[in-house]
Amino acid sequence: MNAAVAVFDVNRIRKDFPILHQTVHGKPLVYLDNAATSQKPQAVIDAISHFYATDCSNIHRGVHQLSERSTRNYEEARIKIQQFIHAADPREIIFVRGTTEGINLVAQTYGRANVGPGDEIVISALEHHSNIVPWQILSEEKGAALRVAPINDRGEILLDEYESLLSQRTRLVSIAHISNALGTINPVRRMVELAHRRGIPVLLDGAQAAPHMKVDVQEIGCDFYVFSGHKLYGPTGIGVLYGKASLLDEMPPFQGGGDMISSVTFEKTTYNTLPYKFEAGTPNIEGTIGLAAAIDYVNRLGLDSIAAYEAELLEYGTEKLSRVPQLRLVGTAREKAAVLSFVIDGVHPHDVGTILDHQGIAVRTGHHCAQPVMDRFGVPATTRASLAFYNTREEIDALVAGIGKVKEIFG
Ligand code: C6P
Repeated sequence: MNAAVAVFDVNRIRKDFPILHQTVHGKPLVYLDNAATSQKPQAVIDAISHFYATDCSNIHRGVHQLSERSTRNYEEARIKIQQFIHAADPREIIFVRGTTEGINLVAQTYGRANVGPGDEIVISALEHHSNIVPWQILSEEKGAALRVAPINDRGEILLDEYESLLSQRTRLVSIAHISNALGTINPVRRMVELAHRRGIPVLLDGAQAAPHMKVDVQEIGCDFYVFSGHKLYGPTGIGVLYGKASLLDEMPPFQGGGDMISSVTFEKTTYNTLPYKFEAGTPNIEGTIGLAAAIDYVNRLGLDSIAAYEAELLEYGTEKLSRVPQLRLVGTAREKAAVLSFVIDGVHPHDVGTILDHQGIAVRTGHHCAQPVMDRFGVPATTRASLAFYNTREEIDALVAGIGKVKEIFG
């Protein structure tokens, strides 16, 4: 066991998450659906409740005390996030609803301004629908085409094939940092480098990466990076779009409304500076405050310790599940995050999910909003156990025992 794991006191950490201490169908809850959304520590719940109990007010609009406090908290959250992903400037941090909205924002602003007939956008075969559909909408509108980098049977992107798709027609590459359905950690630094050699900007979908590993956008070199607060132990309805200031400056606004303007007449509107140009209307103020508290929490644990602990748990789970007869893991990349997707011969994943639920075990079953991944592996759906730093080996054992029950029922 490495040193980072040795100091990771999971039993103490679990006490910070009130929701974990309940029974479901009379059994202790085993929450293994963290890729869908993760649970919130008391510190996040308290920060949101404190906002409503003491500071609640709109931001950037009032000279009164409460508004000043809210504005300060909101802008401090932005700086916290800038530091968290090591962006060069807080103006490069745009608050959005989540990963989905962040990608749509780039497609509808950068994409609309820069993609034309005959142009291409490169994605990969392991993308979430949020990183497919916005580009299809844009491509249809502009007469552009989507090009898809294939993956191998482990669920790893074929880098040579990816490189061969990059051409003078490519206007943007948009790739997941970590696949939600397979757990593959993509070699994003290399992929960015290959695109940049040809002057092509890169967006990374960090929905599954930001909660599990240290992200340094300057080191990776990507042009855009998006993630959701609710997978990072923060609230729903808040997310982040990082963009290089030079690109964001040139992009047209996404939505029109309050706060994104510097002056309005019926003849002409001039837009606000970054980041406000992209933050029309009253934002999710409590969301930013909750997200800042989540980042404080994660920073206290340390992302390196979190990653090391989760890697051990993944190894343990992979080992245990590999020994279950008639069970096949879907997604066996050499670089992998804490996702265990699997199918059991002769049992539909929805039945697996229901039987596990009756034992208090929460997993996700279905296509995981990644239907092309299911098609690639020739399955309609999988059962997915996705881990977080508050999960334990005992919970993996409970999962394996639960699968035993499934097999008992289905003979
Ligand atoms: N994946 C899952 O169960 P939103 O819904 O906007 O917060 O995130 C969308 C999204 C985008 N990219 C990736 C890689 C994702 O995993 C997700 C969300 C959840 O896998 C819910 S579908």
